[in-house]
Amino acid sequence: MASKVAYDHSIKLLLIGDSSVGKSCLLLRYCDDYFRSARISTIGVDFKIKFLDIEGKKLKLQIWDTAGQERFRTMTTAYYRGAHGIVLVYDVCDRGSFDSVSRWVKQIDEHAGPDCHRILVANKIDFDKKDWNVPLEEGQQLANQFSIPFFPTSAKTNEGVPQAFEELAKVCMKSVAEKEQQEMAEAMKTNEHKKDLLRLGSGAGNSKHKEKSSKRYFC
Ligand SMILES: Nc1nc2c(ncn2[C@@H]2O[C@H](COP(=O)(O)OP(=O)(O)O)[C@@H](O)[C@H]2O)c(=O)[nH]1
Ligand SMILES: [Mg+2]
Repeated sequence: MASKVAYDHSIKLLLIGDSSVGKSCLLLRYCDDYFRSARISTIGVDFKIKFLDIEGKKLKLQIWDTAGQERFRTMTTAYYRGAHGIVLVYDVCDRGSFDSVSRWVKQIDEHAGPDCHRILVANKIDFDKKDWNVPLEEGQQLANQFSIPFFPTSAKTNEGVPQAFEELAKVCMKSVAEKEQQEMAEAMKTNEHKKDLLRLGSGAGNSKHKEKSSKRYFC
């Protein structure tokens, strides 16, 4: 029987970008420390789980991969739903995939929540520089333009891969923890309010009223 893992926060990350930029390879490399040179084709949407310790907290990362829908240059709203962070990938050897980044950002703005964090990833940096079509400076400039962090990576050699996922996970964790704290504070406020109502009810000395208030409180 599989043993259960306790965790502090659950975070949903998405991989986005043109076909063949290496999204599936990045996922495989990060979660299973494995690289496949053949193109990975899957049917339907797929995800992998990875547990991570950050700043004394245990995170459960659920990382979703597209499964060919990106060929149509649009992902369904359902894919974006509930995402805390997005890894937006292009291939340094494929200028077209870099040119697509702005279009993907537009789509993310439309479908993902405003609190959804993003990073820009320039993948395949293991290729010889003479094969590159997009210098890293251009990637950095574009990332600056969108005010998002930039990470050069290679799914083949693992260069930059853990750093990219972990930086994103860290900022997502901070947002999730803040939101949880806010919700807890709200719940405590509501609880105090309910207690006040109950006190008011018992102070009124009206047994009918009292009964009504306590029922409301415990329901
Ligand atoms: N050299 C090199 N090839 C890569 C890298 N990442 C992916 N690939 C190759 O690029 C092709 C497409 O990768 P895949 O992960 O299927 O792309 P996806 O369509 O974005 O999911 C495959 O042949 C991979 O082996 C990388 O970092 N370096
Ligand atoms: Mg893929």
